[in-house]
Amino acid sequence: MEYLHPELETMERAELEKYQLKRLKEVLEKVSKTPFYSKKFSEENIDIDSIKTLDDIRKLPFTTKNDLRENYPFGLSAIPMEQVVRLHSSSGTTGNPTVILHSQKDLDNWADAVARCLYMVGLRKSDVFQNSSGYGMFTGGLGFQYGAERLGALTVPAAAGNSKRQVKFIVDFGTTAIHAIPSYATRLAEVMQEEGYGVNAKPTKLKTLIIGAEPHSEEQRKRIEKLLGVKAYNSYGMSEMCGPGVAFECKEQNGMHIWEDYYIVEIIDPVTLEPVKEGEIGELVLTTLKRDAMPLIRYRTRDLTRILPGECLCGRTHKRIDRFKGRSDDMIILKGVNIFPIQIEKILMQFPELGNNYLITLETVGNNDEMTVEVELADLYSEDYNVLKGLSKEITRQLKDELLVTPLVKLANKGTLPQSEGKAVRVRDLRHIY
Ligand code: DLL
Repeated sequence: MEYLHPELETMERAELEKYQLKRLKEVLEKVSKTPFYSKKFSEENIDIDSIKTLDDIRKLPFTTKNDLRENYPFGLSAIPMEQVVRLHSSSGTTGNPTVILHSQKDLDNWADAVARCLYMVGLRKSDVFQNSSGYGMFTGGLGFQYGAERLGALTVPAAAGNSKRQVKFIVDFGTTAIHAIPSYATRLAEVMQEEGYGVNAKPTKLKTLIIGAEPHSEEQRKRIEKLLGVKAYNSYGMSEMCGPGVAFECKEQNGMHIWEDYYIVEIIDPVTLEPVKEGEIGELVLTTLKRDAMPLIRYRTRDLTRILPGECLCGRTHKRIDRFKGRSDDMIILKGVNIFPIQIEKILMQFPELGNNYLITLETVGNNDEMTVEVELADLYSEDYNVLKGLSKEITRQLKDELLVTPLVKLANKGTLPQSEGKAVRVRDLRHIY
């Protein structure tokens, strides 16, 4: 078994926890001198000397995206601004965007984390790594760029879009690994087929795909793997933590190792804010242990997952988190029933007759809220009215079984639903707000 940082990746739990506690105390010392946390701690009567064990972290207040917004742009900085070398910003739908600051030390630690992830899925210096993410504020661009360079692979910073050019790069440069968000990976697979490459066509050297940055089901992953003839590894991260490199699947493809030398991991009930029982689904809360410019204490990610029980066969001791169920703020409440878009995707992807793109629309019709699921058909699927009617009936039945509400299913021709440049927009909520 090979590890990039064996002493850290396979650390015994007791040793890892000791390491975390030491770091936590250092982080608390540092943040308690910042205006934001010193105010927060004094308002809540927090004495950082009372944090003596890792469990004591529960005495500390949470940090939320709203805190970042309210202290826009530099209010959470923990170092003098002249030591800050990069800023990433993510725009929200309302209010101020969030700003994340990085020192050179942060960028180095981030590159190390991404390099560790890439090494874990088998990439080496001899690999050719192509990145199809935008190189700008989206951290999937620069994050993977520096990580792959740190590893020593040959990097191809193709950036987003222009699928024919992506295929040409894959072929001409002998790309062995590519990073793409899942909704783009399916598009790329289609263009590769059109250009005569991939499964059952001219072979390429592509064998590894890194997918993340947006929710996707296991069924979607399997589809992508089949379409591209690659192994696809799930990758999780968020701008507030740095970007990609927070958690990543190993070759076992059974949950993502979350790097506990970088983060203290908690899973809480988003309503009571108490820890959930071991192995139960809840909101992921992270405390940064290595961030220099902008450490965050108990940051509420809003992402819903659980810790997988047991040890991983790969020998890494860092906890594994399950595929994300969604975000607490993505949950649809329809007729009093809670629904996550990923539940819908999971059903749709089981139908070989269907393509990869779908759109969920919520509307008020009369006094009722209704859900419409539009989904594209697979290439060259039947145009026979009765066949299509039977198919949509079966999809409706399976969705009803899963969701407990009956959506209206509409089949669309391939390529007719909107395709976004960045992360896919799967839900349109047009309901009246009373
Ligand atoms: O998406 C960072 C990233 C880039 C991760 C490239 C992986 C690959 P943000 O734009 O800040 O950062 O969005 C973060 O995206 O809170 C999740 O809701 C969602 N997300 C990220 N990875 C996954 C994943 C980047 N593997 C938000 N599965 C997070 C499901 C994911 N959702």
